[in-house]
Amino acid sequence: MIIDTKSWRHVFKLDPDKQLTDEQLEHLCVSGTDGIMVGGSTGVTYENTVDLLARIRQYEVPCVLEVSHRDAIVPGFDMYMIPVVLNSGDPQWIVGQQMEAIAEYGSLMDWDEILTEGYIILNGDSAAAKLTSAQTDISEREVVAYARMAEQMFKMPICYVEYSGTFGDMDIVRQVKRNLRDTQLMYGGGINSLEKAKLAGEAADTIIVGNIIYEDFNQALATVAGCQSM
Ligand code: 1GP
Repeated sequence: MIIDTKSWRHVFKLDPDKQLTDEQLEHLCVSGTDGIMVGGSTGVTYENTVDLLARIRQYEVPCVLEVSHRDAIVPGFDMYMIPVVLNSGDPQWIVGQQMEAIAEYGSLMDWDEILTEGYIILNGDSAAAKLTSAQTDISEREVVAYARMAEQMFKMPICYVEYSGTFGDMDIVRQVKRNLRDTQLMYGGGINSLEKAKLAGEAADTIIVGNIIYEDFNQALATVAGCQSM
């Protein structure tokens, strides 16, 4: 089912390589979140992705796959998000992996269910930054330039400011938001409380909550309220 992610305010990002009980998964799926994104930097396989999708599909919540490796592309998600790391120093993460996936699956791909995410990774200590050789020591002007590039040059539907593992600089996120017109601004990184969910929710269109799900489940659930009635 093709869904419109444009109105999403809150998303839980679930890592197929990490464990959740059935009860926890139910709480997340019926929490009022706008969607579940399945994805992770390491340890994501076809098997653990299929398994997680089947469990999420017991609920009505929309579910999208953020494709991290072509071996873990599983049919049956509502949409597929393809990350392009704009500030990667390695073309492998800008066009390389994507080319390999399209070379293999291009004739089968339904482009109406695919959204490209222009990632700007800003926490140099994160696994994502290390994996992709992201150039994180950049100025606000350079971050904004990448965001404009995502929207104006590459017509990407999503710009994703990624601070995975730490709460980022909301001034930068606000500045990016001011410079985008149609492209949806997603923010992820270190949202571990209602308060931080509110701050990030005021700065970006959509907030992504990841690690805290596995560290302090109740705090993770509390983040949903940070995006309501706004
Ligand atoms: C990771 O942006 C997400 O890709 C969420 O970040 O895990 O720090 O919440 P956290």
